[in-house]
Amino acid sequence: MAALQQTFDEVLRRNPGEPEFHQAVREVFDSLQVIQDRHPEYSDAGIITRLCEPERQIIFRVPWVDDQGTVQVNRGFRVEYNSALGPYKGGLRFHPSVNLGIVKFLGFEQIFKNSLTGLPIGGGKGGSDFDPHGKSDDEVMRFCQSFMTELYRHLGEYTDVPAGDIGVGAREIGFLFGQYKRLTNRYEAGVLTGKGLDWGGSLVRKEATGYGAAIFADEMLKARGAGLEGKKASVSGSGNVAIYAIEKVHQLGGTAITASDSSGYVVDENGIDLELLRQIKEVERGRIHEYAERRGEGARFVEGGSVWDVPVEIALPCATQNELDEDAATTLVKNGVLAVSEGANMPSTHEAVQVFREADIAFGPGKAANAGGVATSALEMQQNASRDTWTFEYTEERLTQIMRGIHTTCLETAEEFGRPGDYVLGANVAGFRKVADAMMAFGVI
Ligand code: NDP
Ligand code: 2IT
Repeated sequence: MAALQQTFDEVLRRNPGEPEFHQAVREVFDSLQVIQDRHPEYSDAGIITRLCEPERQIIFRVPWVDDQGTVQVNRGFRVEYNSALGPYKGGLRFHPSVNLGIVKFLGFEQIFKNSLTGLPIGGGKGGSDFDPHGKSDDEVMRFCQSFMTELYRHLGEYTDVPAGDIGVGAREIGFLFGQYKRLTNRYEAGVLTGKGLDWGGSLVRKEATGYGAAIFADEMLKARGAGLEGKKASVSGSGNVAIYAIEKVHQLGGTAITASDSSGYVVDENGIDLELLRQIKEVERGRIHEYAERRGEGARFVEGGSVWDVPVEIALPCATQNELDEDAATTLVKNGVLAVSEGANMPSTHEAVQVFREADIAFGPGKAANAGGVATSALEMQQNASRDTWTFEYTEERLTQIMRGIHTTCLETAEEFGRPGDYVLGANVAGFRKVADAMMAFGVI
């Protein structure tokens, strides 16, 4: 413990003012003692210390002109965290809360998540404090073009391959890819994922993260008896991950009864009407209260408040980090929750995770449960490399097999290290081991 604690103290000292990064590192470190005890060669080679320092961190100015003709300046980030298993891979987040600490926490998580997929992708993350809410399409385009004008020199299909995250969807990926193509004079499809279906995108990529999180919940429940069928679920968020988590819950025979955004949440006891939700969120870019107004009887909007107050058997946090705290976890447990599958990255606070583990709730951490998105990004890269396109059915089958594989890996690893049923330990140790072995093979670099 002493060596790990010393390394963690050093992380705190060298990265001041980055609480989310500290939280992500601590959560992984809490699992690593068991592997450190059996394999001291990893720490002898400085693997854990090296993993705490990104390989490269890029911060840049993003100037652009708004519709009023005023010059705006945002900050751009790309943290190229670890390339032991493949090119840096991970999304771009556009949200006013983005700062270096947030991007580092996301990049750190991404290393282990990508390792768990079993596919050849390293870890990275990027983004900007730009807020797409309320911006015109033209403003978003000018911002994306300026962002890529700096970032493009760091990217490449064998180097660094971004995708979407909060605030970055098909529209933004289109503007970014167009600018990359223009600057490089290359149609390098594999440089970005989450592309449109007409220009190199993969079927199922849009659905993949949410589908994967619901599949992971189903697998955890099946491992303890019966799956999702007939069960009620709450979902937070109403973006890309939330929408398709709701769809897959319904396909698996469950009923998702909530959705939310930063203004509040809706409860619909009849099950969320996906077509209406998609119309409001994907097409109109509206707010969640409109759902309750347009759906009518049976649906209600709660301003502010906590979506986790709603009694359910399954919880799928799909909005953002630290959205589910100790009180929320305690309420969920009191109300009889059976499984929590994290569609978002680190949505549960450290204290909330302890509540779930102590209550023996099936808890799927984000780096396992939401890996379906990046896994399908890797499938998109495969299709780009072979200049091929796969059917929806084939791609979805691949995604399902990958999620089942991650679930099995987590369980088997937890068992191997004497902590049966502990998905947190299983995900961290299995994700770490593969990256560590590759780093050992490369020597000290
Ligand atoms: P979107 O931008 O599509 O949707 C984000 C949703 O979360 C919106 O409903 C948004 O509401 C809500 N939200 C964001 N920030 C906050 C906040 N501070 N408080 C309350 N609600 C908030 O993003 P995604 O669905 O793509 O991402 C959701 C989560 O899933 C993130 O944690 C992301 O890192 C993770 N993830 C995404 C993957 C992907 O493929 N897209 C893959 C794996 C993980 P509002 O509009 O009001 O801000
Ligand atoms: O957090 C994530 O895994 C993502 N935002 C998706 C990353 C990707 O490269 O598809």
